[in-house]
Amino acid sequence: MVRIRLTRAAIPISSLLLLAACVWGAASPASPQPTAPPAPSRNLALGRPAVASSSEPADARPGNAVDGQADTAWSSQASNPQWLYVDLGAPMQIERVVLKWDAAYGRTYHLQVADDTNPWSWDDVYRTTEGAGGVEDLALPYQAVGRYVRLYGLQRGTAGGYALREFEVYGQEYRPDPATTPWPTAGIPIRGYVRLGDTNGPGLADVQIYARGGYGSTSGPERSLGTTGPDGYYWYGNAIPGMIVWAQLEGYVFEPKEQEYYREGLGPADFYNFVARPASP
Ligand SMILES: [Ca+2]
Repeated sequence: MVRIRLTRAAIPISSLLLLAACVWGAASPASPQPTAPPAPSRNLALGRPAVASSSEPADARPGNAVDGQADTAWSSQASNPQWLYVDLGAPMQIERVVLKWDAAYGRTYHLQVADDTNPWSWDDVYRTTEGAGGVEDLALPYQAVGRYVRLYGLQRGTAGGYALREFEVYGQEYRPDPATTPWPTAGIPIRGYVRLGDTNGPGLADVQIYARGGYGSTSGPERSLGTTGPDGYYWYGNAIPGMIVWAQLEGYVFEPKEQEYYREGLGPADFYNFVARPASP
C-alpha cells in the first residue's frame, strides 16, 4: 500500500495538473504524533501461507520459514533474483521484519509490501546491499502497510541460494484513520524523473510537485512537496498508501508513462517517469 497510485480518473483533466508521481526528499510538513498507544506487536507471519520463487532442495519449502521452528528452513535455488512472501491475511501495519538466515543468506535484498501479489504491486520498504546473514532485525518505516510481505533477493552472500530459517513479521492490525494518521516523516527515497517528450533527454527543472490524500482517500488538503532540481530529478521519501501526486509547470502537461511503473527489482523499477508535453497554445 505504499505505492503511489496513479489514478487518472481522480485527477482533474481540465487543469495543467496531470499526475506525476514521486518526488524527492524535500521537507515534508510537520507531523502530529499518534495519539493512541500502539497495540503489542506480534509475529504476524507465524503459520501464515508462504510462497517462494523456488525451493531447493524441494523439501526446503517456503512454509519452513514461517513455522516457528529454528531447525527448518526455506532455501532457494542458487540464482538471482529469488523471493519469498507471506500472506498476512489482511493489511497490517508492519513495524519490523526479523530475518533468521541459514548459512546461505542475502547480501543485497529488498523487503517489500503489497496489497496483492501482482508483479507491479510490490513496494520497497527496506533495502540493503550489505546483508550480513545471521539474525537481522529490521525496523520499517511508518508507511509499511500491506497484506503481503516479501523478501526480494538480488545478490547472494554465498555461492548457495537464499535460505531462511524464519521470516518473522512484527506489527499489528492496520486501522486507517485519515483524521489522526500523521504525515509520515521517514521512509525510503523514491526517485522520480520528469522529462520532456519521449526521449531520454534531460528532465525539467523547477517542476512543482504536489500531493493529496493517502490511506485510501483521494481527498484532503493539497500539499506542496517541492520542485525538481536542475537535472529534472526529484526525490521523495514519504510516500504513503494511496497518495496522489502530480506535477505542475506552467506551459506543460504531465502524463505518466505507465509501462515504467513496474517496480520489480532494481533499475528502472525505481523510477517513476512522466512525460511532459508543451501545453496547447
Ligand atoms: Ca523454520
